[in-house]
Amino acid sequence: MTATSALLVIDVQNDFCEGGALAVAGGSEVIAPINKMMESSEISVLSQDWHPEDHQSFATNHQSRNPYELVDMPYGQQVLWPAHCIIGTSGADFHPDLKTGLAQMVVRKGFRREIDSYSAFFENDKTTPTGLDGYLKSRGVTTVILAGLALDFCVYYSAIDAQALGYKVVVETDACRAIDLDGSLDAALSAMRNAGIHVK
Ligand code: VGL
Ligand code: ZN
Repeated sequence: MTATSALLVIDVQNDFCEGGALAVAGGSEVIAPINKMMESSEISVLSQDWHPEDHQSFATNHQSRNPYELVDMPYGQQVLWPAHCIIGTSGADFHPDLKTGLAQMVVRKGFRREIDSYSAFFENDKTTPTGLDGYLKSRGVTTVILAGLALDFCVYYSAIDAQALGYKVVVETDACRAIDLDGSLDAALSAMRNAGIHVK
């Protein structure tokens, strides 16, 4: 099989765009460049953050905890977030300007109450797979190009996992925006570069 690249579009959902429950500054600015990239990409996959109402990554589901505090979970430290991307709500929908019809596959993640999933490949325990690796490998994909939200969380974790799974990885930072929590953006950029990921 010849080398094939796939565009992986991370979490371009209403709750991560302006006015959303976990709005990323400039979030909707990623849409135009992503639509353009999807138009010229043979394979495009969308990820969709997809949480039940009682998800344990929500601060509201922990007693006397505020958003952006850290808690210990059985799988390690977890940031507590404002409730977001709740299954079946408009906040969980893709942004209406995203040309979702150009993608062949949607991978949902974070649907188990007790575990978060930043990466589109593995949940935060780093072992529970989403099935995306099998999909990409069975389509002959060897290079993964990443764009979307948020650069320092779901894009970052997906990029690191893709690299560990043996893909060549490119992150299109112009088509990403970050949350930037306590230096998380700089940390993510250096970790990706140190891992050998091409951060454009
Ligand atoms: C994300 C925090 C919580 C993301 C998802 O898409 O980067 N961040 N859930
Ligand atoms: Zn989430």
